[in-house]
Amino acid sequence: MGTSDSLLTQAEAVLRANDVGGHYTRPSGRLYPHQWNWDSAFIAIGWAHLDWDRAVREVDALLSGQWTSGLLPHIRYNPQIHDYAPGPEWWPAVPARSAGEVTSGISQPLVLPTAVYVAGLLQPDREVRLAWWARVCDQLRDAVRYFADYRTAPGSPLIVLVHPWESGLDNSPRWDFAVRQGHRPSRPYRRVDTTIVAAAERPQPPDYDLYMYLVELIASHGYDMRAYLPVTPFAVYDALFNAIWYRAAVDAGRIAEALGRPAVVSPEALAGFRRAYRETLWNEQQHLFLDYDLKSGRQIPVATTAGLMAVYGGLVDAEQAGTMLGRYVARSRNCHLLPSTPPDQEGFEPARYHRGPVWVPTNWLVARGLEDLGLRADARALAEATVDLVRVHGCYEYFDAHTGKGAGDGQFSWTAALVIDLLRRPIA
Ligand code: 2M8
Repeated sequence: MGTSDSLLTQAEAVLRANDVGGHYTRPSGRLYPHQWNWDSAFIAIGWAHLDWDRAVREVDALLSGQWTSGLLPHIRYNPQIHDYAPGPEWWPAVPARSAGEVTSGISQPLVLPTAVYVAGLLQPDREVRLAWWARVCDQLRDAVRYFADYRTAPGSPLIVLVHPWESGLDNSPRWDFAVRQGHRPSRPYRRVDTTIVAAAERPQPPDYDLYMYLVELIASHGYDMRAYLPVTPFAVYDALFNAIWYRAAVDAGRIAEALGRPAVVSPEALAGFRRAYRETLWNEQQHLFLDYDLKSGRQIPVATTAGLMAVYGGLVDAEQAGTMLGRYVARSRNCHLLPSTPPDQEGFEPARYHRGPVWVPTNWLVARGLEDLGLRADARALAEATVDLVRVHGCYEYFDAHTGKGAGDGQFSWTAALVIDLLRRPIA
C-alpha cells in the first residue's frame, strides 16, 4: 500500500470511530462528544468521498438543530451524554424548530452551505444531487440570512460575533483585550477539558471566565443580540467569520441558481458587503485583514490566520492574496505552515490551542481559496505541507507550530475528513 493509501485508511478509521450511530460524527471521542457546527460541515466533505449517503445524514443531523430564526447552533447536544461542559443547562429555552432538540445558543463559522455545495458536486448523479439540494436549500438560505437579519449593527452589513466560541478559534490572542477586562460569571462552572488533555494545551482560567460570563449574558437576554449589544463587552467583526459567511452566501446562491430559485443574498448586498469588509478590516501596514472591536471602534491589532480568510472568501484578487500569503509565510520563519498566530505577534504560543499551533481546517480553507484564485503552486504547497504533517504525526486536533508534534486529541474528525478531501480531490 502506498503512503497515501495508508493515510486514507487511517483517516477513514478515525471518521468511523467517531461516527455516533450513523447520525452525526463527534469531533473526537472524549473531548467533544456532541455535534459541532463547523466540524460537521468539514466532516461531511470527508464522508462525501467515502459514503455519500452518510454525508447527507451528517448534514441532516446538523440542520435538525436549526432555530426558528434560522440560527444554526454551535453545538447540537446529544441528550444521552453528560460529560462535556458547559452542558445544555447553561442554554435554557432555546427556540429550536423541532421539539426535543437540545442546543447551545450561539453559532459558529458558517461552512455548511459551502460543504453542501462541494459534497453535492461529488455526487455524479445530477438528479440525486439536485434532489438533495432541493431538500436542504431553504434551510441553508435561512442559516445565511439569519446573520444578515439578526446579527448586524446599524451602519454596516458586517456580521457581529458575540462570543469567542463563535469564532471557532476560541482563545486566539485577538480576544485577549476582552479576557483582560476580567469578567466572571455569577455562578460556578466546571471544566472537563483539562481532565482529558494537558492544561498547557487548553485555554486558561481567565479565558473560560469570559466564555461563561458571556454565556450567562447572552442567555439572560433571550439570545437577542440587539438586546445585549449595549451591555456586552464582546462584539467584534471577525475577519474569518465574515469571510466564511460571504462564501456561504455565494455558495448557497449557487445551489439556489442550480435549482432555478431566487438569489439567497442579492448581488447588490453582496457587493456592499465586500466593500464594507475591505474598508473596515483591511490593514495596509500588516498587509492582512484584522478584526474590529465595535466597542472601541477600532481594529484589533493582532495578526492571525483569520486575516487570510478573505482568500477563501473570494474577497481579494490573486495578486492581493499572493502578497498577503507571502508576508504571512515570511513572518512565520521556523514554523510549520500556517501557524495560527505568527511567531513575531505578541501572544504567540506554539503549542497552546488557537494561539500558535497549525490547524488543518484553516490551512484547508486558505489552500482551497488559493486554488480558486488560480494560485495553484501556492495552494499545492500548502496542501502538501498540511497532509505531510498529518502523515508524520497522525490525525491530531492541531500541531505544535515549531516541532509539528500533534496536540489535543489524537483521533480528530476534521483533520481526518479534510486530509481525505485533499488526497481524493487534489488541488487542480
Ligand atoms: C473547540 O471549541 C469548543 C467550544 O466550542 C471547546 O473548546 O470545547 C474549537 O476548536 C472549535 O473551533 C471546534 O469547533 C470545537 C470542536 O472541535 O472545539
